[in-house]
Amino acid sequence: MRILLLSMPDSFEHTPTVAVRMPNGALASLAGNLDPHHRVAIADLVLAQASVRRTVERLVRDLQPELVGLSVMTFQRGTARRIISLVRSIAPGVRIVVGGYDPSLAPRAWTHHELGVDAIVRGEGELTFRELVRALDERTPLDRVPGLWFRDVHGFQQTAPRPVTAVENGTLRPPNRAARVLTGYTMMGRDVDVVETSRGCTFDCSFCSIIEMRGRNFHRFPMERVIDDIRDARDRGARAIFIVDDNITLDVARFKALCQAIIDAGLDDVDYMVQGMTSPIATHGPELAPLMRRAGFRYVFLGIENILDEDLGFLKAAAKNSQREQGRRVGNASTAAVEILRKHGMFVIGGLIVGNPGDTSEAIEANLEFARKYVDWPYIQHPTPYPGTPMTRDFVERGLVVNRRVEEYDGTTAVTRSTHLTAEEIEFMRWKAERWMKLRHFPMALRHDPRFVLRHGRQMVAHTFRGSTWRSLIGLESARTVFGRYRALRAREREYVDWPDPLADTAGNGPVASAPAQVHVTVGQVPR
Ligand code: B12
Ligand code: SF4
Repeated sequence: MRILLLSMPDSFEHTPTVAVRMPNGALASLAGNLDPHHRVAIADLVLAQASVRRTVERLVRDLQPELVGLSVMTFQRGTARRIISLVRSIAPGVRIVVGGYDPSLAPRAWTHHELGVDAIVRGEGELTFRELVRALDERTPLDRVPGLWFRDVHGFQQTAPRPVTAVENGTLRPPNRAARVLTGYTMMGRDVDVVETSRGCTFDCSFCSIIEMRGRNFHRFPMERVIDDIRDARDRGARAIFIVDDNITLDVARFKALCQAIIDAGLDDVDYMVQGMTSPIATHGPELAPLMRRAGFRYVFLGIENILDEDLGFLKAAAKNSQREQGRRVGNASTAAVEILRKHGMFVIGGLIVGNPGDTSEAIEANLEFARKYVDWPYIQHPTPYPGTPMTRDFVERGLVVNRRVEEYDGTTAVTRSTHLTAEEIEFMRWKAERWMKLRHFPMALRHDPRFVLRHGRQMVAHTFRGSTWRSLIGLESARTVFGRYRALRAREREYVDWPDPLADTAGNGPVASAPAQVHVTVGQVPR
């Protein structure tokens, strides 16, 4: 079968496409796990953000796919609907399959007859997609494929949820990066790729989609496979690799072994990025951080979430941010984690969430002040009611969700208010402070990637400060006016596809409660 896999072009405020265009790891993994006789092509549309319609039209005409699969996050729902409609207009008989976080957690948003989706793959996709394609190919019934919602003459049918894959036993084959048909992946001018070393997390932060997606469990890929995968990415040109694990710091001993294995394999000439929790980094930093640095780790995304205990309680993120001494909680681990990483020459991308239900302007300001002092690249977001999370239910019950247009659920648009502040005020405070924090990182970026920053620095600054004019820079316009202009620009940027949305405003919007996407087995669970 000829298969075209697409990831959406929509991008995020903190990862502007001028500097960051990463491949979607899910698609290469799906491609690697299909039966080998299929012809698969992967197109990450973030590489063609300025020409999405033309690119999709060309790919569909040239490749003549019989099945198109789309990987979709919630804020990309509207774009995905337009792309489906565009694909159908060129190839009416093509089968459409959707997967990823949004179809998994809000499947009902994908069942509208006018949209014409044929199948929804819920949860982890490799095995379900392989069996789905096999069944279509061999014309066997789809109701024997677990993890699926599929359309037949009676409407959508649901099969049993599929258990989470125990990836440690070699069930999954490696990703197929050769299937990618577009070029231009970059992280500040370096070719970039993504690699997984584990899947899942045993924590249950209230804002995170992962638990509803796959339950609380942790599965490790065999180390040999991980090293082979990194080598494959590097052999194909990657000089920066993002380790996309949900929470690699759950098993610090293994993380250290990974660093050592990277060094031993001579793969330490790559810049690695990873995300982790503050608590294990603060506790194990003295041995872990020097090893990380030697292995090539450069940017570490820290899930700080919030520095105030009350907010951490709401986000259910207190435990993962606890500094402990002799088993007792003695405070917040964020400062210690930042200091140890910086001491060993790594940069901290600080993940914070401001605008929680009880937040006052003082509470937000305290977090912004922390970010100014301790964070190299701010990754500050607002609580966003993604489908099925406990936080979504909480915000809905408190009546604090003020915006149900999911295409604006991009993390930096405030779509909820607090009991003290409007959504707009919350977003304004973050936006105003964050631009200057980003500007401060430019000299460090210049030292590390001089050619890229010299060539694209102006564009990056222009992106960070978009909405500003000479008048605003010399104080003749207020920050509120600039903010208004920025928001109007951001709204226009969301129109990625020059094609109408088949459902327009009619359906599928708003946070949707869902049933868990997968059977929650706990094999390989790590004690907290
Ligand atoms: C890596 C990552 C990123 C990277 C993206 C790199 C890249 N190009 O892939 C970066 C840092 C840039 C990023 C940014 C954002 N991310 Co992000 N990210 C992740 C993370 C940590 C891992 C994703 C991953 O690669 N997993 C490995 C692959 C193999 O698994 P997978 O993606 O789940 O895919 C499997 C299934 O979903 C399914 N599947 C997926 N697509 C398809 C398609 C088809 C056809 C089929 C059949 C199956 C299928 O099969 C796959 C294989 O099993 C997740 C999860 C997490 N716990 O936090 C969040 C996550 C996906 N991100 C999320 C969000 C919201 C964002 C941001 C909007 C804001 C933010 N929180 O940072 C931005 C926007 C990104 C953008 N497009 O600009 C949310 C999505 C929530 C939702 N309901 O949509 C998640 C779940 C985190 C969360 N908050 O809970 N992210
Ligand atoms: S620790 Fe990270 S991956 Fe785990 S539940 Fe919390 S936010 Fe999600």
